[in-house]
Amino acid sequence: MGKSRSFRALWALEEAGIEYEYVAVEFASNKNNGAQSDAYRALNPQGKVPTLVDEELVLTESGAILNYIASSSSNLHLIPSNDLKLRAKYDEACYFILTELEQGLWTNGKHRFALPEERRVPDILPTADWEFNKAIKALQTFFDGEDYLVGDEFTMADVLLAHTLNWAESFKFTVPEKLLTYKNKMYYRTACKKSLSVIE
Ligand SMILES: N[C@@H](CCC(=O)N[C@@H](CS)C(=O)NCC(=O)O)C(=O)O
Repeated sequence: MGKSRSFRALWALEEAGIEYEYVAVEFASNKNNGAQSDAYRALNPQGKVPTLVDEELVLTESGAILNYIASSSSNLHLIPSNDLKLRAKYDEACYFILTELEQGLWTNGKHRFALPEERRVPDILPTADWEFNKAIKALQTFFDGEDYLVGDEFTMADVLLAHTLNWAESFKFTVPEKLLTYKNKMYYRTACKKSLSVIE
């Protein structure tokens, strides 16, 4: 599950300095450790990852998980909390990544390997590519790859963006050089390297 959206949660936990137990699950399997097992689907009805369990709280959706981790952290910079306008820009950036930027990638992944074979439509792949390029162009109108995505500090929006750009690179999508440099800088952070070592 290393390259999956679970990595966002792991990286966020490391940035937040919160202790955690990482439980790997196997995609599309209904074995004991399977994402489609009854036990796992009781937590995450679609049998997807990530899922965060904190005592009685069960959270799915990587964006919500990141915000919860950031708000639980003693590192107060991970999510803008006392500047309403900065928080609005943070939300805008996160929603953009989750609903626009990653969609072309996910469409590509679903129609190449993630969906059941009979549901895949290979003809959609060039459109997924086109949609990703359109979203990358839009991203460049408000972020040029310098420093951080929102405000002057590293936030969870950087976790989302860097992970999504890494995903794009591994799927061989075209990512502008400056954004790749930004992504590499984010992946060089101690917390990111620690989370990579958890899944390797
Ligand atoms: N919107 C969800 C998407 C979760 C998702 O689709 N996860 C993928 C892995 S990155 C998954 O579990 N796929 C397995 C499947 O679709 O059966 C989130 O951001 O957490």
